[in-house]
Amino acid sequence: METTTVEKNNLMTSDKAIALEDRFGAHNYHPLPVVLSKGEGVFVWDVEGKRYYDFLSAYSAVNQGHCHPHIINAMIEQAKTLTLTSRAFYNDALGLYEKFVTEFFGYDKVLPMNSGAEGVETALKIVRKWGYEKKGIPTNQAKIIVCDDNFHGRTITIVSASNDPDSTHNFGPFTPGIVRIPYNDLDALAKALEDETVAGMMVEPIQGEAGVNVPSDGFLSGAYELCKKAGVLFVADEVQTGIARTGRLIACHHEEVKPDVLILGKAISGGVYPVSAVLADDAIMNVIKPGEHGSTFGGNPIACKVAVAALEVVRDEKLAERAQYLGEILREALRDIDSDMISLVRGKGLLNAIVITPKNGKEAWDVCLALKENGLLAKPTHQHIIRLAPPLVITEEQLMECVDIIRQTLAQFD
Ligand code: IF1
Repeated sequence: METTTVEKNNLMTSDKAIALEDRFGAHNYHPLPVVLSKGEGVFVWDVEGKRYYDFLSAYSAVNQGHCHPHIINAMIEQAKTLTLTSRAFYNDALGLYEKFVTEFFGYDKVLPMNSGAEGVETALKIVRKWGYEKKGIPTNQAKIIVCDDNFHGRTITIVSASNDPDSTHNFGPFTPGIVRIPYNDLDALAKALEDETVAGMMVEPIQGEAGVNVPSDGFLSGAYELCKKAGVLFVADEVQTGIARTGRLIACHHEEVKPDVLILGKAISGGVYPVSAVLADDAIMNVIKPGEHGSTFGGNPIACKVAVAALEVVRDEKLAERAQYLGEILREALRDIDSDMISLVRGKGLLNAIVITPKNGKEAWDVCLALKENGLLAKPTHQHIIRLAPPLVITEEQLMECVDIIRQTLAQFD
């Protein structure tokens, strides 16, 4: 468990940084007690100079690795030239980005936004408008189908789709027009689609927040077919699963599905800048007319240059192929670990989770604290699940070193 150090940052200590956040920041997070001040590739360093493998990758935003020089240079060059014009005027970066990203993913049009949640909101608005103007749903009656245990973001409308009490408690009243069905259940979907006021179905190809919940083979293609038959839009929220994370450019490609509406975020910028995108073909996207949707920062020149560079890295470094190959190796190696605390290993590509069986009162959180001491950062989700999602640029050798760290850490609980 080699750890290298960088020179000490005398201005800040971990205790001081944590105390500052605790005192002056809203308490809407419960972070692991580690204060990071530097990142490069698969590594991050804390303010005391200790090095860690990053096995969260900022919730899969940093698929290209921290501070990738190609992406950072693109950002710096553009930042020195022009940062923001708003969409009141044209800029010379947006059209090039739009051409690049639509060809990259195979769609006619893109609508640029910033956060993943805004991408989801945008998709929901497009689906509703399409429902009224193309499908002929009576005014204000459009419905959108979502799945139990989804995570699509934090806005009021999006949490209206959630069944997680943390997301919903005391945040009502909620947005109507949302129907929730069990995940991975085509019979339930077929039944919900009998309602002719349904305009679309929105789904995560793998549920990240729910604990890297991988649906059965055939669920996505089956859901897509059912939506087609019912004349309903199939919307994929690939904010977390997209951009090579699961071993394909988007996770829907595992089942040869091209979503009618595709939502991307996080790693479309390599975690360098908040960039999200909604992609669709003309028959759908053209329902949005001037003045009907947008955002001040969406499609700004920095975002455009950063996103092109980030996608070039995905293409040139073959990150989808890497994720596919390394994911197989990782899951096999994790399953070989002899620990009664591992009850299950699951995932696709480099989006994986181990389900922890608590031992002597020690839970996933305690395992993550011990992993941190041993130089690997991961975060529990849902008490018993540890998500393992390193940057896709990790080498096979580094990955094996990480498996050793995980093995030795779990052995400490024997
Ligand atoms: C947080 C989870 C990950 C997402 C999908 C939209 C969004 C997300 C499928 C919204 C965001 C995040 C946000 C992050 C935690 C996180 C997360 F644990 F909650 F599920 F990644 F695993 N669709 N996911 O996963 O994107 O507006 O945040 O850019 O701190 O809330 P955003």
